[in-house]
Amino acid sequence: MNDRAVERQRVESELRLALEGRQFILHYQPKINLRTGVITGVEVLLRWQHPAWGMVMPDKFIPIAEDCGLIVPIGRWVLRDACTQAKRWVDAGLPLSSIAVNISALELRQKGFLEGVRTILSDTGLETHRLQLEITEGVLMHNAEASTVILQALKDMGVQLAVDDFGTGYSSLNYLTRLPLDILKIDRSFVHEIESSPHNGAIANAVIGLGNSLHLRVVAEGVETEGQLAFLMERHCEEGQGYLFSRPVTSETFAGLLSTGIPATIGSWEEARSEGTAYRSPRAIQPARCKGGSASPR
Ligand code: G
Ligand code: G
Ligand code: MN
Repeated sequence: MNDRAVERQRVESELRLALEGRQFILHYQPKINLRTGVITGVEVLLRWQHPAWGMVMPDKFIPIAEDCGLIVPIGRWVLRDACTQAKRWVDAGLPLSSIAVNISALELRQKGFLEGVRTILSDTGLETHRLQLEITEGVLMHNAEASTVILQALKDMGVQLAVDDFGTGYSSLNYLTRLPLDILKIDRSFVHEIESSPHNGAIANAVIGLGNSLHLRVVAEGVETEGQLAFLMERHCEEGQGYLFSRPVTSETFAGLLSTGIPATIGSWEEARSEGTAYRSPRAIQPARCKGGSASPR
């Protein structure tokens, strides 16, 4: 076996111990209404705290978990933990409208998936409309026929569906009209250099227009600079996420962000505010927080 194969096998055997060893944790990255600066939701991102290796990021282990099938039990743990946490925040009076969980192809195709989602929502008591599932464009495209039934069933339950990494699939857009989708996430590769690369700007612009005309909400991923924010605001992209607002953070830190809001020190918001068109401090408009509950119940 070559080095890479040995490495993969090591990761796989460690992964088998990780769930039982409670080595996984979830980090949370806010999604922001780009005009008002208010947190509209959150994406859940899995982290693996290995006892010897330290924090392992998903790109190092999710592909391996997908190949060996472990993504199914891991994904189920993610969904349950995320819904449990979201329900706690909602019950604590924190202004969280939805929580988004990434779903792999194998999870979606797996027989008990729909029933699993239903059970987790019912066990945790999280309202169905607060759950979003993010599925990459590639998965939707290549499995359009098989996915239709399951996506429609999720939609009928009230779960929201997002196309992740939109624009990277290089293929037909047919599936967009055939599948019951709610949200388009512009891949961060297009947001990157959105101002300096005419191509990226044109693609981002087209995706925003496409989303609007198909009545899909558009979320820009990977917003890192003020210039990117200004570009997106000008084109009326409704929502965004990225390092400019917040990196993925722990549940405690995210609960804090929910109660205080994203700091309004961003230039585009200050400009818009001085024109009277935009950013209002979340503190001023969020409902009173925490009816006696703790803001970070973990
Ligand atoms: O945080 P970032 O490096 O954290 O995530 C890298 C990639 O891993 C992203 O494409 C993201 O969609 C994926 N990912 C993160 N968490 C999960 C998860 O819980 N399940 C699945 N299937 N993918 C995830
Ligand atoms: O494929 P998906 O959209 O699920 O990927 C989410 C990934 O994007 C995570 O790895 C997350 O850490 C990363 N991410 C979030 N915001 C930013 C950002 O502003 N810049 C970059 N480069 N990565 C980001
Ligand atoms: Mn995602």
